[in-house]
Amino acid sequence: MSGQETDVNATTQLHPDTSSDALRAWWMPFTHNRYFKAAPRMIKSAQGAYFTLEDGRRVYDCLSGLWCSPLGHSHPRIVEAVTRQVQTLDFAPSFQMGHQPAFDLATRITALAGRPQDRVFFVNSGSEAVDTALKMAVAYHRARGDAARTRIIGRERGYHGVGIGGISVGGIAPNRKMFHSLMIQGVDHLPHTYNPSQMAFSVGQPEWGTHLADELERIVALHDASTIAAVIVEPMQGSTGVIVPPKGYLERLREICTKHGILLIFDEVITGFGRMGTPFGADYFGVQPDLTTFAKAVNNATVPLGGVIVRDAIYEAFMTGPAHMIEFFHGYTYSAHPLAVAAGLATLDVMADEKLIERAAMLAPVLEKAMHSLRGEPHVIDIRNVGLAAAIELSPVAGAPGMKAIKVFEAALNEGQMVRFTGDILAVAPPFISTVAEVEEMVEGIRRALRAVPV
Ligand code: PXG
Repeated sequence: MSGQETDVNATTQLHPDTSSDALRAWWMPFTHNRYFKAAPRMIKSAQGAYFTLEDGRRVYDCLSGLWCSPLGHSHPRIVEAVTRQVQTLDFAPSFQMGHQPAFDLATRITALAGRPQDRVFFVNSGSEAVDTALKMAVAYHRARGDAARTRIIGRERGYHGVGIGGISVGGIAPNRKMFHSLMIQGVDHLPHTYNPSQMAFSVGQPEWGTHLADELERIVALHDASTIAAVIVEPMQGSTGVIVPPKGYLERLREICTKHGILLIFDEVITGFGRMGTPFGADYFGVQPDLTTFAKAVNNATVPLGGVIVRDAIYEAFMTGPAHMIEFFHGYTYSAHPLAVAAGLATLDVMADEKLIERAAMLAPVLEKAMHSLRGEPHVIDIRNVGLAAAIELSPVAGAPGMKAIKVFEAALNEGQMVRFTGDILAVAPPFISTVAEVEEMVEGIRRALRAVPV
């Protein structure tokens, strides 16, 4: 099920040309380019829950790609659907023309979200989904004659992609500090909810921190509700290292937004399509937003795809002028790209037929128990988890933040486990197709890696 077969050709093939000249041209994203190019870690192929590296090693895909491939790699039904699509309709313009599968996928997504009356706008990435949702929020209020509502409230440590809108509402300092002059105006931020002295080693949602949602009331009082268009948060903050919302926190944000006529945007780029063991994070946490951004797992990341689920009333607010006029001046050449859509339909079919969201829910307690068994291992100062996602906070090397995580990452790779590191945090979000044994073996590999790195 998880692509266990060994790649027999792996060791006999020549290593790629990793001389510095061959690696010069690609400026890699979110990568320590010089460290990487001095000792490149190259991926050759992937099957099921495993990558094969150029040196022949087979490693378990602990983060489902970048949180995006929960069905494993090269799922035969997705491969078949995309292959068929490229032979039938490789591209279709979506401006003033349509193709049926895109409408079908939108219908399937609203059904999965339990919001069959709502609408879907397609884009190609999480970053585009976020910028699209921010535009929709501001334009919605304007369309209703409430044009002063322009402010957006984000959250510290939030990650909403790398568009200008996304970094403005985002709260990860290094992603912002080089670009201050470009940021959108009128943004404010809620405090993040991470407080290790109150919640270290919490199992699932922390008990402490609900009151932090009341900071929204303070921000509303400061700016006045009449100037605020929307609040955007990830139900679970993924990129910054699995920061789990305190119990009652998202419910309180919802109440305050509703009270003041502010739209609530859930950025579900990571939590959407099963990662919490439910279709969306909204289902897991029992709180419904007005707009939902998604990407990644919607089509198992086979072809870039993202989108925004929009409440029907928001869509309807735009449908006012003459019927022959464009209502929303926004969209991308590749919006609803046929290959991305074909991968999306196949992904949702596989998720349903193989009951993979249920499987994620079944694996979640396995991951929780195994990860928390790492408490007391070297370097570990916190462990957090929710759904089929978890993170380990490591004690930093004095004077070299991030170095500890690099060392543990490298040691884990030697153990056959390709985890994700960011700062001094390790994150895991295993493929839904994994077996219980694979999840447990992943954690044992991380344990050996932690022990292999000197304190
Ligand atoms: N919103 C959220 C909540 C995300 O997590 C984006 C928007 C941007 O998506 P695109 O498709 O534009 O990258 C993301 C992306 C990690 C990691 O290791 C997380 C993301 C991307 C790459 C790595 O945590 N999240």
